[in-house]
Amino acid sequence: MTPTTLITRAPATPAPGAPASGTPAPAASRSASGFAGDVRHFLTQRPRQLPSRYLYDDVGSALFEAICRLPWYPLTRAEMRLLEGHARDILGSGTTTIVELGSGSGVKLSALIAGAGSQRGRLDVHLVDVSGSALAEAERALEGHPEVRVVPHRATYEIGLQEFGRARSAAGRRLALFLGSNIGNFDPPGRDAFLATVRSSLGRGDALLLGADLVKPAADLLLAYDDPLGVTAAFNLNLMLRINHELQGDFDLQGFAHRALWNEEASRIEMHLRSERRQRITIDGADLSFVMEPGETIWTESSYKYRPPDVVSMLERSGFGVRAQWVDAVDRFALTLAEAT
Ligand code: AVJ
Repeated sequence: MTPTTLITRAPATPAPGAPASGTPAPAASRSASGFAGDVRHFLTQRPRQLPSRYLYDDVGSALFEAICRLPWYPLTRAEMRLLEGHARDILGSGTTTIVELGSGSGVKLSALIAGAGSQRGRLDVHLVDVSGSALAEAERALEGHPEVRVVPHRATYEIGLQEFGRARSAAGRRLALFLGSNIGNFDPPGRDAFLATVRSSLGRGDALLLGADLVKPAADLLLAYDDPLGVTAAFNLNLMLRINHELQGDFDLQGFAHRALWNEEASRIEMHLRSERRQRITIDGADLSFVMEPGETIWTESSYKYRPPDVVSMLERSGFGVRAQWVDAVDRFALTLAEAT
């Protein structure tokens, strides 16, 4: 049996004046201008950067699925064990509608529904993902559940949530799923603004299940984000391949190296692409040309790591009351179930 700890909490009152003062995630606020606009904007920032959501084209999504199977990246397996072990508590009996943000291949949702048993009526499932291939795969994964009706949204979280909010939903509890520690890609202000957006798409009494990776020894974290097989390096480098293909860029992938570092103060893993020499990069489709110095990096991802009480307080600041928190003690991963208050 997986060792877990359970903390059950009394209904909480939201902290006064807490929510959503932060700026929205930069990627979200610029989504109207699309990939080219974002590439141009973020590559000319100091430090140079690219929004991590662009890592997930078809190749990137496949590489991410491979990462999840690596022995050094235990997040997905830990979360699956928690979902399977607590499916009935999570899904309850009154849930009629689920929205999953960043559904990926759909295996987690499928395991959750299977684990909760099949004595239920129709279940409306809204899947939000930027990857068309991931959405198609998730729809296939859910075909085995005849009570499930799938509504796919090929969209960013924010747009998908808006569409979900506008969709008529059945009477009964709505459950939002934000799994895989995808929350960790937001910086703290963006995270709080995002949780407030999720809260506003739900009604009082609806629920949010949040998966969050926890702080653990730096050596373990570095192996998870710089694996000996080089799959994470390929995942990171692929972002340049995508820019070359979609925006007529001329990145020389051999002129860059994958770098992962643990930023202890900020409690986050950072992924960077480091230029190995002085080189000019031209991206016609983004109307951009610039020189990178040896050692200069492009910051492509932050993956924040939390302590269990951090997760409770971020939810409470955003209009949720925590009902339960399950922690995988071996791989240090938390699932937190909260109710919109
Ligand atoms: C899918 C964003 C949760 O941050 O751990 C995996 C992505 N990056 N390896 C993470 C990722 C490098 C992953 N998330």
